[in-house]
Amino acid sequence: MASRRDFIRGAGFAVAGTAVGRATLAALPEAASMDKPATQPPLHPASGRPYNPVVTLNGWTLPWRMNGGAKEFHLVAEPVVRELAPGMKAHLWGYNGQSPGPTIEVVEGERVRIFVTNRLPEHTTVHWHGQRLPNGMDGVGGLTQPQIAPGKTFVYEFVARRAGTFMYHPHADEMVQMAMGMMGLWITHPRDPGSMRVDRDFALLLGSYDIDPGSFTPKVTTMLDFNLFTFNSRVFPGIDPLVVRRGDRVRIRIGNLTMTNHPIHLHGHEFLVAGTDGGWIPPASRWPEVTVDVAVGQMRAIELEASEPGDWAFHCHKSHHTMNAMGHDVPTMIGVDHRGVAKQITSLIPDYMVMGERGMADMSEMEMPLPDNTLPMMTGHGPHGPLEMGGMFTVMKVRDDVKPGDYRDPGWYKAPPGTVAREWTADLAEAPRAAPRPDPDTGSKAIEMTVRKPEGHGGHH
Ligand SMILES: [Cu+2]
Repeated sequence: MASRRDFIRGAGFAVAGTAVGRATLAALPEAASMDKPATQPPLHPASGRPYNPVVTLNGWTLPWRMNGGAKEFHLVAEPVVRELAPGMKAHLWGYNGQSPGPTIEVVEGERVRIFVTNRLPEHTTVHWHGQRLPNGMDGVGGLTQPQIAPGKTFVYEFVARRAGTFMYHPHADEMVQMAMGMMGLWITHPRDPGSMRVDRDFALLLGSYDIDPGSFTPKVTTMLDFNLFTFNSRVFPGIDPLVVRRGDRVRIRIGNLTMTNHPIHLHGHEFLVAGTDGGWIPPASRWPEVTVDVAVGQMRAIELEASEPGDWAFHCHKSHHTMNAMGHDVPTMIGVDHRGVAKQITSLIPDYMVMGERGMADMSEMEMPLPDNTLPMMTGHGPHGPLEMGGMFTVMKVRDDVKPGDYRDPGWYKAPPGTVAREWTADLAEAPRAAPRPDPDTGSKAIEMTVRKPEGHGGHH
């Protein structure tokens, strides 16, 4: 045994654990890389056991090779440049060219061998979050294996014993490496490809970053006050829609590797919570929701029949999480008349802009000057105007005219005539309103606001 391990070391591999087969002596499988931010088509298996692949939103599935009955993957931990949305690139750490890393898809009962090459400037490991596996394959640096030094390749090997949705991430300098974007999804499909079948099976990881406006690299010591909230390291409007055909059975798998919980909300449909980190929930025990809270380190799978045509918002319900950077440290200015102040400041800072006097909706209409590589905090345009969103927000597009297998973006929903909320123009009786009450401390009655458009920013009322 000792001589075989020495031989493997001599061939350039370090070995984690002991259950490593002879096939590791062959050359490593190719390390595929991805540089496109668009959602890649599902990877239908050409080898290994059959399964129905997932769609990784704005991501992809790692190709593999079969070697002596084992499925072999090659992950490369490395610095990457990720476009968070058009107009902003982040300098992150990830796997195989992207953050998050590629989705790994295997079938229950398959033997899996994963080579991990470390191209980071510091050591790392990979922990296979949620899996049943030999202890020495669990990837906890110092506890179950030595760290993978820069330039080294380790190999992990185990049988995927339980079907479900899992995640992978480092268990080495975790605070830094996860703040930099090192994470990925792992799907173990059921042994019987006919069971639990759905038409569309989406997968996404929730992420969060703290990147100062105008900069590229996340601040890695931030504990709670992140300013960018992502689906698969993308923010709205850079997140692809979930395109489905009306009547499709839809599954959405959501994993959370951020530092807070995210109540994920779907409009227009109720869904069943069908899976947790612990596995699939028996059908009789599933429960209906329209918002599923995904706590830190958790995973949830929801299922629904997409029966209602339209463009349905799908987003985190924490309102700061559907906003991009700059929206978090702005004082509340509702009801404040800044006319005099603005004039004084403008003489010192010519670009100064009054913000938020009537609320913040104006901000998505303004052509606000931004530092380079910075996204507007509220952005995106729909068929009826500005969406005023960012962060963890996208749209599930349910259509009759999506052809089976062709899930290209069909554009905006064209609502049937008479089914859109509209201004009421007939018989407009004066609506009652709350009587102004004096401030109990000062006796002042001046608590109503005057609606006044900030000057020079092109109001159209
Ligand atoms: Cu959230």
